[in-house]
Amino acid sequence: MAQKIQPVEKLLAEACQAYEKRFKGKPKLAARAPGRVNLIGEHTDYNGGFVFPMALPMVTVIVGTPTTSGKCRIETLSNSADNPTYAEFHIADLKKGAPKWCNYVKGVCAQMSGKVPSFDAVIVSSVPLGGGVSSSAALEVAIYKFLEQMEGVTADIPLIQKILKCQKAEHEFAGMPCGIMDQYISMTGREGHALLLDCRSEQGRLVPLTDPNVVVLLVNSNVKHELTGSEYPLRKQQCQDAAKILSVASLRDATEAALEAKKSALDEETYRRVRHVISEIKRTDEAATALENGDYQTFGRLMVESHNSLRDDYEVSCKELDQLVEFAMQMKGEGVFGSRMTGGGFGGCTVTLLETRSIEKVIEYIDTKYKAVGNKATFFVCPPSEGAKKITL
Ligand code: GAF
Repeated sequence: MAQKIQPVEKLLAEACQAYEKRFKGKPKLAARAPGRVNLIGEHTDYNGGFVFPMALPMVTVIVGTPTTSGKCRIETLSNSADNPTYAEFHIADLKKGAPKWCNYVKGVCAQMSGKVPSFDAVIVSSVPLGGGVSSSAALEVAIYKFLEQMEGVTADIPLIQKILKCQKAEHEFAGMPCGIMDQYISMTGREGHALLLDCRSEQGRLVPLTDPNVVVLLVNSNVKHELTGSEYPLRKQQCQDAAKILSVASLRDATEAALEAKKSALDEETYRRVRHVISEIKRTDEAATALENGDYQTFGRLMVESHNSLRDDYEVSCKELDQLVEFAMQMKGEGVFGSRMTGGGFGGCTVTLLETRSIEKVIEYIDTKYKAVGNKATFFVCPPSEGAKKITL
């Protein structure tokens, strides 16, 4: 069975209740930001390519109140594995440290040019943590939308600057050299739409995804392989090195012909990495057009090609993600169009596009097959949802 996604109102009520219990009073400000699922276009954002994400109905909510003490006091209700769940820090002395979840908060505070006061706050989230659906971007963007409501902070700056600040928070305080996709879609997502984002121009094109006969199914493999920390920066570095060899500013500007011409100058592994990036950028552009035309068969085929390329050329998949995609595709005759791993890889989730009528049957099939190989998956049916916003209390 698909998981029930907690309504925002429920998360908000939970956060307010915890706030009153801990800080003895009512919070004055609140904000929310969603996680994301990327439909196609993986490991292309930091290469200036296309990505095609949508915002999830799962969100992070923060409630709180500015204070004058200089000391920030924060509780999270959703990070029980990353203890402690309560943290304090001085707004004038922002340094990364334990617990890890608090680094995202500090990182965004550090981007506010010394203009935010201290605050008390409670955070709660329905975004699966460490599931490759941007729980970190949801936290950063929710914090940003919370902080920008405070006196003295200029909220009236271009959206792209806000997005870049959240991305910088992740680079500097979480040590993750991510691209721009996750913060962008969390900040700007639109209900009923996916977003074709050109990461070179930083411009997006909204593509409607409202056909009642088609759904997006997110399947959490519930595995996270610990390679992730070093593998992501390594892939990024390989791409940057390859771009130099190919004499282009980024792999967005590389072509298949140029890659073949320079094949002997690249080691075999780097050649495959570049092949993934070039082919994935092309696939993503084509996939967005296919979706716009209601051509789900083509979209699904491109999803599977994307997965195979991530598995074989980019080598960021893992056994469990491959199994989930394989099981989903065994239901092709039952209305599954396509399936692929989504996000950074090495665990986390797959995304599957399928006919609405088949949803229960497909979930049951994948669930049974995945259990038979010794694993337990979690299923979420995800309508494209709205991006971050202030909550009026
Ligand atoms: C992670 C990163 F944060 C994104 O920027 C993106 O590179 C993605 O992995 C892979 O497509 O989510």
